[in-house]
Amino acid sequence: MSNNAYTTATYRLFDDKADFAKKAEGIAVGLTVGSWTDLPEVTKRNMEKHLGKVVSIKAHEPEGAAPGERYADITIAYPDINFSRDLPALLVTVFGKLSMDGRIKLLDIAPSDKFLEAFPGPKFGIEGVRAALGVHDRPLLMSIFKSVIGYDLANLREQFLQQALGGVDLIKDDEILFENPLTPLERRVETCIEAAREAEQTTGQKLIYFTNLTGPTSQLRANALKAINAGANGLLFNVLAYGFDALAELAADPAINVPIAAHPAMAGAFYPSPHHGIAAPLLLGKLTRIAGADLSLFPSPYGSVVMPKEENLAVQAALVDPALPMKSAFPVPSAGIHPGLVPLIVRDFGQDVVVNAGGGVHGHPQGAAAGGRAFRQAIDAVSAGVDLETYAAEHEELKIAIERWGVRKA
Ligand code: 1AE
Repeated sequence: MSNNAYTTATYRLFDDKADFAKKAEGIAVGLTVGSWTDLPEVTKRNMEKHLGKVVSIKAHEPEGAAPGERYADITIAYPDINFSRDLPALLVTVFGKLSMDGRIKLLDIAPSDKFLEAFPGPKFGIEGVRAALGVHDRPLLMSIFKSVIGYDLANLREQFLQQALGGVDLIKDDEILFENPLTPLERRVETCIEAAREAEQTTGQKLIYFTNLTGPTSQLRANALKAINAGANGLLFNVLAYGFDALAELAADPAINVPIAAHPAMAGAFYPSPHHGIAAPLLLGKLTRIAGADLSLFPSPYGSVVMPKEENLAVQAALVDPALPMKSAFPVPSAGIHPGLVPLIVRDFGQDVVVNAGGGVHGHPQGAAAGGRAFRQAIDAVSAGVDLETYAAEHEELKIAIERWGVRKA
């Protein structure tokens, strides 16, 4: 290869008969210079720096493979000079038309150092979020607003207050809460932040409220600033609906000086198929972090919407991988989480994790504040190395949560 910077992409290509070497060459040439062998020598010399290269082909074609089982993992290097330093250009280069061309899934992208220089990444990252809260020695706890559509500010305030009184560190809007006359953005922020202050007098805890940043793309920055001026200290962002570039713009903006939590809404349209789409560790891990999310939500291996554990841990690994020259982002395994899952979450993800629950907080038989306390007790139990059942004997909220949801052992 020349002195150019290259970005590599790895694909899993399923085909019962194809010559994988030929396919790989077709991708490397087809997605860069278009054709190669028929070019005159002088043109070849000029085009060399734009030509993609096949880096490796690892074929998986076991003896007697059933139809549909034969595949190869193919890595192609793309010259950086072919695309501008933004995520749409990168994604269209490596997986534009190709994403529709047969059974092919994008497994990973290894951007060049030069490309990554354009991305500051998360402004806060794990350490920054911890510093903002003053919590350094345990997993964080996030609760999710539920029942938000059709409710007014007074109702939202009460819901917020109850969650906050339960001792949660973070509260996020439901991702389906958009601009609406009952709870307009600025009033919602003012109301919730005021409730956070009230709760702090009881709990002594700081709290970040991730308000849902919505509206047309052209209004996102203005809406983010409106929210921040109204007191917002966090933003929730439906990154896949808007695109990674929208997140990258927000995260790189010095005026948007609050942590951003990326919600995975629509991710199921991208990652679950083995044959198509973009692998979860790349989608919800690496790209989300490069684009600048401080927290990334994704389904867990245990809850109501599940992702296989190996894939899940690979998402986490991408969020904290020290090889990327930017801050780490918090992994937030979510959906159907209840206190009885906390030991598994901490076992699998360690301390630098956000335990995140909606129904598992609001569905506590004694209400949302008790729901939050049950989670905090579960986290304390795990930190103390005590099993949940033993700890619950002395902690009523946890005991009731366990009666409601049980404790999952594996
Ligand atoms: C994977 C996203 C989870 C989410 O946003 C959400 O609202 C979860 O709610 P629960 O905890 O399943 O009630």
